[in-house]
Amino acid sequence: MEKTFYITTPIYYVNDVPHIGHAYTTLACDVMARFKRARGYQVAFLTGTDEHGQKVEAAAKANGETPLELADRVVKRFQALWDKLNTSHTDFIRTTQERHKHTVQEQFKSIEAKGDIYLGEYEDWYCTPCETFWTETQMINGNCPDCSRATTKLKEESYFFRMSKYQDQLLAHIEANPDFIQPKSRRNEILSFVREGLRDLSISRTSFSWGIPVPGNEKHVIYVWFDALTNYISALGYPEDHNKLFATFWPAVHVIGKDILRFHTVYWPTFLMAAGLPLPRQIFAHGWWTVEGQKMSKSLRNVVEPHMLADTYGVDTIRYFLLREVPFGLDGDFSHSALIGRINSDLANDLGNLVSRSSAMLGKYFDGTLPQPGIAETIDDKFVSLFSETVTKSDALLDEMAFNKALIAIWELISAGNKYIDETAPWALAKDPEQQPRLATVMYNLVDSLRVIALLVTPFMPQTAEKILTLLGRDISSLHTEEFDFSVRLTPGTRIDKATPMFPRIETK
Ligand code: ME8
Repeated sequence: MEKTFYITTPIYYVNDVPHIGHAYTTLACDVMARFKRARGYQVAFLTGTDEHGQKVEAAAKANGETPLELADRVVKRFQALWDKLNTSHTDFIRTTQERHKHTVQEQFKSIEAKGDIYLGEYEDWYCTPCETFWTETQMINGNCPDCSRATTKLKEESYFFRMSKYQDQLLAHIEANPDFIQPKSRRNEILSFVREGLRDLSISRTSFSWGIPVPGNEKHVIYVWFDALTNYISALGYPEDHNKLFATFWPAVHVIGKDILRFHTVYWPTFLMAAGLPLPRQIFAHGWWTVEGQKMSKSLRNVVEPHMLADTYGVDTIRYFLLREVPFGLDGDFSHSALIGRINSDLANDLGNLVSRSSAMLGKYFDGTLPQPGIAETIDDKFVSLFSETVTKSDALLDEMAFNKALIAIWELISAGNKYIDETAPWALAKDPEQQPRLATVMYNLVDSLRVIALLVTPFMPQTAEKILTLLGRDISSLHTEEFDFSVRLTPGTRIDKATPMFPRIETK
């Protein structure tokens, strides 16, 4: 049986434009998708947009357009950003697509047929000017948290999902599967939430119309989260599964921000239980980005536009920075000075220098032709054994989605390469004709280390990896699709050109 891997991003709301927070989640998934592919897995990688609900309806109204016009416009911005950032998703779902609406209605019917959906009355506090329901805890001093005006208690007919029925089953699943919710702090948070007891969930609305109608009662639209979460299986063609995607890929690994943890770890698994479907393999909730110490918001005008960042600093640079800067799972802060610091030290100084020094010396001492290595000394063995050790280490860390630790491990190899140059001093060896075989060994190992480094950074920095491997005369046609054999070393006699600078230093005042 072929190894398969299914990874998903949240589907992003179209009432906001993409910023670095969205880019972060999608890039993390892309690194995983590329990593798994390069280790021989068949990968499905899904992203998309969440286009229904009151918020989208209201945003469209404010803009004087229909909700679908708004969605059609904003979805292009997301798609253009993913093209720019070089993400390798295999599908893009929009909740306004027929395939999605179909699955949502089928899912609703199947849970209803089981007796786990019933019609009841939803009672909460309503702000008439804002046309929004609020719960007791959301209100501020009993008033609307948005406009501060008084609210009134209102009743609305609603369908309910018997979530309470699945409390014990969900608890047992979380307890029996320590990796189901990651990181651990999030798992604990959900464990205590579920232990407090689950209430039945209102899963339809009659107060607005922009959504998927409840089958058989068109007065109601299906609650946005019931609609949105189902995207993870509608994209696989569930329930018909004509293309066997569901059978091949489900269950998924869901990567999300911590803001939507409860929806993914309580609502979604209980919906799936009711439908008799296997639960997700894992839900990983990452932390929150602030910008220069502040919450990102339109009103503060501090929203960091990833498209612009990529144009200014380079796509791979942004990919590297976002995953290197913050341990995955913790909150982080974006600042231009931190970004420039990483570019100058990690990329220009460490990686860039290793590539340019190695290729320049090969040009100088061997006319750009990779020599046959001679007998290895201890220092060479030590350096070369670090190649496979780093692969093992980085792979294990990536399997835990510890992106920054994997990068730290890869950068240890890069530093070891720079140190190997300093310690073997090729310029001194080059002065002595008797040291020619020694020089050949050193240069061979050094250039071969670039091959390993390029393969290791491939999921993070695909274009950089291609550049390095092309420089080394490697065929990159299957770079992003097949399992690589890290043990196949470079062939002596290969012509290697001098590298052009990959990461120019950024001068700061
Ligand atoms: O919640 N830092 O969509 P959304 C880190 N449609 N990540 C951030 C971030 C920040 N400052 N801001 C946003 C929704 N994100 C629903 C999801 S899924 C079935 C439905 C990322 O457009 C993070 O991944 O508000 C977060 O979970 C997601 O964007 C929310 O995107």
